[in-house]
Amino acid sequence: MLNNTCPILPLTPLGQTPPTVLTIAGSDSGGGAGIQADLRTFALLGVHSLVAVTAVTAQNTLGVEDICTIPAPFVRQQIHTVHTDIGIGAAKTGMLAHAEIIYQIAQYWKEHAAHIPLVVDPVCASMHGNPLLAVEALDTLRHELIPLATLVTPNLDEVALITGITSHDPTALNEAGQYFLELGAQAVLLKGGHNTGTESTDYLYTSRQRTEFTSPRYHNNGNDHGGGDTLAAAITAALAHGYPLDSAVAFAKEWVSNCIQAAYSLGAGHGPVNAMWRLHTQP
Ligand code: PXL
Repeated sequence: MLNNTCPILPLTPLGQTPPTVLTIAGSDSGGGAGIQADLRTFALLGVHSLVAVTAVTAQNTLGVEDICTIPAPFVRQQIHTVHTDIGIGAAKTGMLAHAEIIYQIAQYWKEHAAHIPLVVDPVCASMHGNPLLAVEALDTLRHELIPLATLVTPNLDEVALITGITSHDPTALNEAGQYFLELGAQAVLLKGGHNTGTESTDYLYTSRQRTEFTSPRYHNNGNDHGGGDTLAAAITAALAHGYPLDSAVAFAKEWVSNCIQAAYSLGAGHGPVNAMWRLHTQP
C-alpha cells in the first residue's frame, strides 16, 4: 500500500519562481537512473531543475553498453552558465565519470559556490556492476569533492570503495561515518539499502550526532533502478525548500519508499523506482 500520508514539499504559487536545484550527473538512456531520475524527482517535488551533464550512457534495463563523457571544462561551463544567471538553491552530484570532471566541479564550488548546499552521491557503479567512475578518480573524490559536501550519500559498496571498510557491524559503520567527517564532509548518510534483513536502515552522521532512519524493505522484483539517485535528489529538493538536513533526509526516505513500492517492470532487466506515484494521490 502506498503511504498517502507521505508529506509533500511546499508548492510555490503558480506564476512564482520555485526553488532552483542543479543536478551534475550522467544521462541514462533507459530513463531509470541518473539525470532522468533526478529531473522526475525535482519536478514532482516542486523545484526548477538545472542540469550539468557529465556523461551520456547508452544503457537499457540490462546494463550500460557504452559511455561518452563530456569534456571537464564544459561541465564547469554548464554550472557557471546557469549559476551566474539563474542562481542555484541546492545541488547534487551523481555519475562523475573521471577525476578531471570531479576536479573542475570542486574548483568551481570552492571559488564561487561554497555557500550552496551540495549533496554528493558518490556513484561508482551501476546496479549491474558497470563502472561509472574510474578507480583512479577515488582520491580526487575523497580529497577534492567530499570535503565540500553538505551531505555524502554512499551505499555500502561505495563505503567499501571509498573508505576500505567492508564490515557492516555497528563499530565499522561508526568508523566509516567518522572517515567521511574527517575528510571534511558536514554529514554522511550511510545507506543500508544493500544490507540484508526485513528493514532498511540508513545512518546519518554529523559531528554532533548519529540518527537512524528505518523503513520496511520492499520486495519489488528487482525494480529498484535509480533508487539511490531518487533519494539524493529528494534530499536536495528538500534542502532547496529550506528543510534542515535531518528533516530533509526523513522526508526523502519516506518519498523513496513510496517510489520503490510503486516501481514497475520495464524491458527484460531492472525496472525503475517510480516518482510518478505522486500523481495518483490528492495534493
Ligand atoms: O544509479 C546510479 C546511476 C547514476 N547515473 C547514471 C547511471 C546510474 C546507474 O546505472 O546509469 C547515469
